Amino acid sequence: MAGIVCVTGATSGIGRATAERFAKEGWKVIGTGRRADRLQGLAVELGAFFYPLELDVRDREAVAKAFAALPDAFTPVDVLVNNAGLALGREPAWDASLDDWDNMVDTNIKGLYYCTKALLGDMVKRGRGHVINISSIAGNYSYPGGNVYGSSKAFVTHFSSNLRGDLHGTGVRVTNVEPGMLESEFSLVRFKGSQEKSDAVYKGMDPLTPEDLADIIFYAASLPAHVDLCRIEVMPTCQSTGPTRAFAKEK
Ligand code: NDP
Ligand code: 8X3
Repeated sequence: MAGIVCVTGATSGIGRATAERFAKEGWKVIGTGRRADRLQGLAVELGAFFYPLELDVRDREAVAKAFAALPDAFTPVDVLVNNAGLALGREPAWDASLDDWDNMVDTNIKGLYYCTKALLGDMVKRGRGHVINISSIAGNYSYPGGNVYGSSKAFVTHFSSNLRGDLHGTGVRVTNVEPGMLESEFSLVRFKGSQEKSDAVYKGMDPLTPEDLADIIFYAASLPAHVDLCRIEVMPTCQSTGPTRAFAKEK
């Protein structure tokens, strides 16, 4: 039952692996991101199955325009994977940058609902569709320095739940995915390009991989239409929560 999937943030990490996974299974994939060169790379790799959509999800007008102008061959969108997102900084609240906080809210919260709004009405009209939101365990459990990042993901988790309420009876599914530590460019972005700080996050542990998440996302999308996998919390086996400063346990 291959269809059309839109993956936001397809230029790296979870989004890229998810785009590749769906394409491998015969789906048509719309991949978004700000880095046009990476989108072009995916277009070369995935060929006619892939539609590159250069887009900053923080730009409300651009999001609405881009989705309204999708080519016929890439509509209607059956599955939206709201994956684009980022963490910036791990300072305590009083030292954190307000610009970073605004950026996380604009991307993780507003960008996610701009993309949802652009595609949801059509899904409701058709009586089918699936919104898969990539939240985080950081929205379920607090940790020092998680301040606005974790709160933005708590929004995503609660928004998913409220969406399910609105969508009751429409046939449109919502899945909220809540991953723990996963190695991608996430920490490189969080620590503003410091490879050393990023490497230190994953040192001595076996984190999740983007491909692990792509499998899970694809599984949720492949279930029969009457099954909605509402929430998926997934951590690497070596991670747990508790009253510790870091989530990760050393191997
Ligand atoms: P990456 O940094 O590897 O990928 C992030 C993706 O988001 C990139 O493709 C980037 O594209 C895109 N993105 C960021 N800002 C924007 C923007 N303003 N407009 C459009 N696209 C944007 O990180 P991950 O793959 O790890 O993260 C993907 C999602 O998973 C995020 O929402 C993250 O919060 C969540 N997550 C990650 C975890 C982890 O430990 N890695 C754990 C739990 C959740 P580009 O820069 O080209 O615009
Ligand atoms: C990312 C998970 O715990 O590194 O969403 O903040 S964590």
